[in-house]
Amino acid sequence: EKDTPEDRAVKSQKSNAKPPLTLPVTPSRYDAPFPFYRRPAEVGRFSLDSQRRYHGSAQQLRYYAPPPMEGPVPGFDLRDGYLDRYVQRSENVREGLDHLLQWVAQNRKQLQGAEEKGQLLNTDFVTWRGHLTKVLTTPYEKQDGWLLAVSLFRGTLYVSEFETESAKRQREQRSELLKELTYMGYKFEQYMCADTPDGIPDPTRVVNTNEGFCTVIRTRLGTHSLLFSGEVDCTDPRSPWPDPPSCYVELKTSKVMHSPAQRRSFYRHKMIKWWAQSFLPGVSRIVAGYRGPDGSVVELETFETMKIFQLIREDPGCWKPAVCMNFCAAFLSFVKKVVTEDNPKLVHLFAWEPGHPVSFSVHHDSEYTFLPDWYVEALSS
Ligand code: 0WD
Ligand code: CA
Repeated sequence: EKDTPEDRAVKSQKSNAKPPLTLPVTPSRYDAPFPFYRRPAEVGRFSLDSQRRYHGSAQQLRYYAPPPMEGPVPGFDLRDGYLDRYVQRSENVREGLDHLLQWVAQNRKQLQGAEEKGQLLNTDFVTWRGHLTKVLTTPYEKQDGWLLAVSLFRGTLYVSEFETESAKRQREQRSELLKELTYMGYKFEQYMCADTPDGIPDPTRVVNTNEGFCTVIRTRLGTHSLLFSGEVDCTDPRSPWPDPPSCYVELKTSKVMHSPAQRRSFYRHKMIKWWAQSFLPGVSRIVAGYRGPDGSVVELETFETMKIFQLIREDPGCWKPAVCMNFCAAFLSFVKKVVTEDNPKLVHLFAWEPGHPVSFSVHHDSEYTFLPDWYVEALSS
């Protein structure tokens, strides 16, 4: 069997049979053909209500309802309601994987794995989509590092993020401007979504960030089977691809651009995150609302996720989708080689900072343990 770039990256770090201690992130090491990525399949859905309570249903799913496309300026005021109609999710609660684990526990029969592989669930990894997005963009990331905790439990690797010291500082020192920009993203969703397939948006309502709809996806990257969940903004009842997850639409806001240089910078630094986030779960469209300086939406633009690579291909200094995916496959192989003891209280904490390779540390029954007792018990009976 021929070595893939991920095998080589891991092997080149290896001395005898000892597992490698670090994983390089340099893009050139992962510049190889696009790896196998199975078409993502939706296997479940759940919702979080206005009080952040879990429901095993699609009750919070919203419907894409863009303004009639006649005028280029939709007349959205993204600042409206910031002071008087905004209910914010508490950021002091660490939710970890809990909501996803609740879904897994309730659907474990459907996920039954192979007894002979010692796998209770038929997946190698369980995680949030957002954690994988961070892994995908790592070879090109120059600012933010990450901490990913991993536990092996009954044959499946669980991956849960912990906040880095620097991210915590940034969160606590967020400027008023940045807080308002975050709100504007949610307000844009409200202007673009309705409660029913034929409904119209109601921008007079409260924006409540406790609410969310999540899709649960199964797929495979190279030799790794994955089960992950991601928050989805809305579904398009008139989508050319009617089935989930392709019918889902990701909504984004960004500053209006005025020059080719600004657009190139947007493609290089922002589009990589948009692409990775939607490509992973097979969300086929991203709709951008471009913000003017006064907080109005100047223009809408739709991107087809599968065509984004064509937009960036011309720019030799740009990121490559294959590098992102090959690195992710290599990281998952690295995790599999390092984490071999099946124990829900044992955590390998993988850490990465820009300019360094990925390293890890080992923690037993510490503040990093993240699989809750109720989950361990639910899967032991
Ligand atoms: O506990 C944690 N460290 C995290 C929890 C980190 C990241 C996400 N979450 C939660 C999310 O709130 C959500 O319930 O996990 C669930 C699913 O997340 P995901 O889809 O895997 O996360 P991601 O792809 O990073 O974000 C999707 C959306 C965001 O949309 P934009 O367009 O901004 O990418 O989930 C929302 C947000 O709308 N979201 C958050 N909302 C409030 N606070 C947060 C957050 N920290 N993170 C994501
Ligand atoms: Ca969004």
